[in-house]
Amino acid sequence: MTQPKILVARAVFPDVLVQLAQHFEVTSNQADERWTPDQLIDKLQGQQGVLTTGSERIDAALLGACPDLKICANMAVGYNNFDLPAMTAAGVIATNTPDVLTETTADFGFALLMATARRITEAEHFLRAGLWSNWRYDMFAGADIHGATLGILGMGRIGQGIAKRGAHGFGMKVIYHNRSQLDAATEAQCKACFVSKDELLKSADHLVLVLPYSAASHHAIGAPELAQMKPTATLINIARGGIVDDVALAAALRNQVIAAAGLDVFEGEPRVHPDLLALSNVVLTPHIASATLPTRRAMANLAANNLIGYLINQQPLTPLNDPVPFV
Ligand code: 8YV
Repeated sequence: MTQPKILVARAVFPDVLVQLAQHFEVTSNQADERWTPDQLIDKLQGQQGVLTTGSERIDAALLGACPDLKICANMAVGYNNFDLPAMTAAGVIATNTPDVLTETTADFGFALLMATARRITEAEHFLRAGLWSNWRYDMFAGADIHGATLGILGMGRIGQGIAKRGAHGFGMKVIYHNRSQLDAATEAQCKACFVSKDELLKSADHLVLVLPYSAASHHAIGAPELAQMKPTATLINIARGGIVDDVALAAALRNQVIAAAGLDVFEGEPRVHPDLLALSNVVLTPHIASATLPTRRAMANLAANNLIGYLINQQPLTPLNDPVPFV
């Protein structure tokens, strides 16, 4: 019997390729070349499955040009690189990697919050530049984390993880806004209180963004929202670029509308707006919130098991389509 063909669009752990090769004829990209959309279409000819990362866009044009494709397994929990309705209409399964990265990403959200509020990277750059010739009472004096009000916009699994860290670990008062209010038991576990978006913006000392990107969340934080925040506030984005208007944020940071920001994601990444790069009150990281080795492994394994689950056993593990199309 001939094996199904799959494409692994980016470099992955070699043993994941070995596992996949037990079931499939695998084309890999261990050189980690960045393909254009046309090159991706070309590589996908004759392939029934593809393992993608957030960088590969799967849209109606690609689906129309790749009639053999049956499943796209994203190695990410976010899937704004997928046109899900177009995939469902084409009978193509979409899967993501929920749960396996929740705690790691929540850890990072907290790390970025602390680095930003306590000005850790700014202070390190100062020290390395040999500028530490004396001590001053206000040298790198930042904002407190413990006891402060933690605001969370988007209260899914990762938001809840951040809330628990803040409430139980740092004695923070936690408020959140979400499309829908959590049930009372989950709110109690997170010690979190549902508020309006306006209230969240006005009351948070530290605001963490953990909502998915969609047309509805595009520039959810722009100049009007930043103007509602406290001048001492910290803004953290570990969700997606485009949720924050980066130009408006840079202006707000420059004009002390808010005190500081920590950004792991950017509009148009891997490009970063030069206005942000010019500022010292922003901590910038290259989309690494889920990047620990164990979690990357778990993500790669789940994506691989979705391909095996569907193409070999007709059962994807974590499908996104609603309804799930079956061929
Ligand atoms: C990925 C992420 O590293 O899971 C997500 O949604 O943003 C990150 O964990 C990134 O999308 C690469 O696939």
